[in-house]
Amino acid sequence: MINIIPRQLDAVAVAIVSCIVIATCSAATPAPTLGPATTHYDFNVSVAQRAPDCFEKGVLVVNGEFNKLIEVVQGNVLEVVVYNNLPVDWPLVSEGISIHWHGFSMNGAPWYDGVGYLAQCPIKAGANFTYRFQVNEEPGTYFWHGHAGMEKVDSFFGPLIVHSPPGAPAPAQYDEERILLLSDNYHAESAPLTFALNRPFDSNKVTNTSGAWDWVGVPQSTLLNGHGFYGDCGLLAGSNTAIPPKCNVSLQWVPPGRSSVQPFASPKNPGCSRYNMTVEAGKRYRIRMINAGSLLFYTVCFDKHNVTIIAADAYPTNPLPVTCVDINLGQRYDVLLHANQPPRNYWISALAQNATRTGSPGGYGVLRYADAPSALPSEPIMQPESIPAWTFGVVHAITTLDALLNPQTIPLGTVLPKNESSLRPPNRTHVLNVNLTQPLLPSGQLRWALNNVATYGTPTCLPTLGQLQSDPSFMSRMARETRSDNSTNVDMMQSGSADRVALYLDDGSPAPSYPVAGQRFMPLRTGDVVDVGIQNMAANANGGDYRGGGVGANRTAQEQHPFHMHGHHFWVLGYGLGSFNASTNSSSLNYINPAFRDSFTIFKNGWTVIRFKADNPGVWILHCHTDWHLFMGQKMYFSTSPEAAAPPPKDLPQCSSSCMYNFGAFTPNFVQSRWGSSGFSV
Ligand SMILES: *[C@@H]1O[C@H](CO)[C@@H](O)[C@H](O)[C@H]1NC(C)=O
Ligand SMILES: *[C@@H]1O[C@H](CO)[C@@H](O)[C@H](O)[C@H]1NC(C)=O
Ligand SMILES: *[C@@H]1O[C@H](CO)[C@@H](O)[C@H](O)[C@H]1NC(C)=O
Ligand SMILES: *[C@@H]1O[C@H](CO)[C@@H](O)[C@H](O)[C@H]1NC(C)=O
Ligand SMILES: *[C@@H]1O[C@H](CO)[C@@H](O)[C@H](O)[C@H]1NC(C)=O
Ligand SMILES: *[C@@H]1O[C@H](CO)[C@@H](O)[C@H](O)[C@H]1NC(C)=O
Ligand SMILES: *[C@@H]1O[C@H](CO)[C@@H](O)[C@H](O)[C@H]1NC(C)=O
Ligand SMILES: *[C@@H]1O[C@H](CO)[C@@H](O)[C@H](O)[C@H]1NC(C)=O
Ligand SMILES: *[C@@H]1O[C@H](CO)[C@@H](O)[C@H](O)[C@H]1NC(C)=O
Ligand SMILES: *[C@@H]1O[C@H](CO)[C@@H](O)[C@H](O)[C@H]1NC(C)=O
Ligand SMILES: *[C@@H]1O[C@H](CO)[C@@H](O)[C@H](O)[C@H]1NC(C)=O
Ligand SMILES: *[C@@H]1O[C@H](CO)[C@@H](O)[C@H](O)[C@H]1NC(C)=O
Ligand SMILES: [Cu+2]
Repeated sequence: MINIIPRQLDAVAVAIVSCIVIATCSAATPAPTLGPATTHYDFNVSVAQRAPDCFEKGVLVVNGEFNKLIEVVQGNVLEVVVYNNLPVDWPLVSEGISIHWHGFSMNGAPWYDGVGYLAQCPIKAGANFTYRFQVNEEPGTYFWHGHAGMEKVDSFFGPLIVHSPPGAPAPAQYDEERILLLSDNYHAESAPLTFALNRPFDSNKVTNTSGAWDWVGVPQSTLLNGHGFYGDCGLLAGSNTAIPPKCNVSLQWVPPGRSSVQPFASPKNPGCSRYNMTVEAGKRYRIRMINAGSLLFYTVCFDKHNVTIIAADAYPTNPLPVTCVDINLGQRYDVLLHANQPPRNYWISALAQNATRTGSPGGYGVLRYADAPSALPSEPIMQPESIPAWTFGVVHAITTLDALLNPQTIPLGTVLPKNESSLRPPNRTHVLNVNLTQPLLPSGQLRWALNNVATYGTPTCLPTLGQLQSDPSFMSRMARETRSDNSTNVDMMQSGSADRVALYLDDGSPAPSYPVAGQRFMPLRTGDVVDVGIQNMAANANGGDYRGGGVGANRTAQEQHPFHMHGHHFWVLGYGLGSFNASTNSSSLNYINPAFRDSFTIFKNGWTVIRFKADNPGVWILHCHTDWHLFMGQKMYFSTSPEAAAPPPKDLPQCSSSCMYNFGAFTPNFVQSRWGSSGFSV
């Protein structure tokens, strides 16, 4: 019944479609005569009890490893066989798992991008799926993470490093490298946290069985390479003695049945220790920083050491010295650290960005010079909210490395958009303006919307790319149906009927005048160059609901959003505060050497303009990387010449015949019995 995908793809038929500079970059890069080498990983995914910050919880591990590392050389075929060995009844906000290769453009391999129900159906318990594609990506720092439901929050992520091919120059001189994977850690599993977000926000719509909306709160700790201490922000200098925390962690919820005090490592708490980054005096280190968290925008500082940014989201930047690094969700920075201070111990701190999520716990590690005693640093730790955020001056100073702008000086191994000869932005052909709002649906549910469409995650019977490919009229037909049906305010996650999927074309037609749950697409052809201007003003105020008449969510909170786009890197042309005005703000945009990235911040009360080249047939998501906002609908899709994409691999997982999540277990009573009512208003 499900498998109506017409064409089949032979296993390793992977085209080289993006342009990797070998000598000079031409439109038709010849395929290598010898087949590329294969880098193989088995990913046996299971549930384990771990206590990364001293509190035990269930997490997803790969071959028993927490935050498993993947390394691959540019040009190799990456083959990852994922076995879903989760217990069938382990609570996931999805019918299975999938893996996204964050920052990879996946040019020519859209089926392996890993977005549940968009590129593939999730891999169900007991099943396996092989991701196999050639890594035609810029050498640099990436990460992999789950992308079906909310499994990423359950620690289902790890670093993903692309090494340069032999002979390619490194972006900078250094002696050794280190990975610094940052994450925020909740004591509860993702499922109960997530389902509290799905209940009616409007108290008039709360029923006996629905329970009321509840915010997930700030995470309980911050982990550095999977290590942290709950309550670290209240540590006395030079000791393990806790003082009253300044980050309010004592107010945080602890799941019932779990100890409320497990302060230090024990045999029961493997992994509960502080991360040490060991260095040798005099050496230079390339530190690959990754923010894989779900909520917190971090400021990372190495006490007494400045660092120099050399790459942002894998692509080399002009070297930029900074005292601390502001790294938002989904972003990566490669920085150089010179171990040139007196050899002893120094704090590494990852603090929640001031004025974004105050009261959030920071995370601390130790920069330990070789031969320094294994004591903690003697300085007091930096406190949350003590470090100023980057100014716009710093944000704008992150620019593409000069050598990448000129076809004559592009280093070997650089990956360019298709048909481009340097990283200078091409002229645009299309513009998309997006307003971010936080409306209430008529159901009383609170959502995040782009131009008044909150994209729901209701599972389909076929992945959307398969639907677009096998039925060219799919999008326009569905758009027409839903435009004439303004009752399509479906209860986002509970309604599963595929024929109710609402699609809105972004073809210039006006945004719906009232908020809807649907799916927003912008159809593109290969070669289009699109400017996306996203406006983040008054998102939470009553204006978030375009129906007027005072039915909005009436929230005054306003916050930044870390957006990420799949299938492309893009030029970040500019950021600003206030309302973007094309006639006055356009001149402030950087068309010369903007950073070429895949993750960017839309600041509070501000705007950001990006430009991308649609050089990758498929369907690609643009979304907020705050996992909770993603769940609440903050996403849209670009559909680029889907008929030109490769046909689906024949072993692509199939969706359940019900096309429904298995929500059976998540009644308020079930959630309460398993996780208690504390933190959940049921
Ligand atoms: C995966 O892990 C489980 C539990 O550790 C083990 O029983 C199983 O044999 C493993 N499967 C594979 C394919 O490695
Ligand atoms: C992987 O899945 C295929 C079916 O897609 C099945 O034939 C094979 O036995 C599975 N492998 C393992 C180790 O479970
Ligand atoms: C809901 O609760 C009210 C008051 O407790 C009760 O009268 C009513 O029967 C309940 N409705 C359902 C459907 O359980
Ligand atoms: C901790 O939370 C309480 C209650 O929300 C608040 O009054 C207090 O100011 C907070 N403390 C800090 C240091 O943020
Ligand atoms: C860091 O060093 C301290 C002191 O030697 C040690 O107790 C701790 O286990 C180390 N942390 C890790 C993650 O190995
Ligand atoms: C770090 O940079 C700041 C600002 O430029 C400077 O004042 C300070 O001396 C630098 N510190 C070191 C250790 O280089
Ligand atoms: C942090 O935010 C608070 C509240 O907005 C503000 O008072 C304080 O000055 C900020 N601190 C820094 C270092 O920017
Ligand atoms: C891009 O736009 C500029 C300014 O409008 C124009 O001078 C230039 O010729 C354009 N380039 C291309 C390739 O169309
Ligand atoms: C965004 O909001 C502004 C101000 O309310 C409005 O003028 C504009 O038309 C909106 N844009 C879109 C694309 O809906
Ligand atoms: C639905 O559309 C009709 C006709 O355009 C309009 O009269 C009605 O008010 C709309 N309903 C809602 C809930 O907006
Ligand atoms: C929002 O405020 C308006 C005007 O004060 C009020 O009429 C409306 O009921 C409020 N909506 C909610 C969901 O609280
Ligand atoms: C690249 O150039 C070829 C040949 O001119 C053209 O067919 C193709 O559409 C171009 N692709 C992109 C992404 O610009
Ligand atoms: Cu967001």
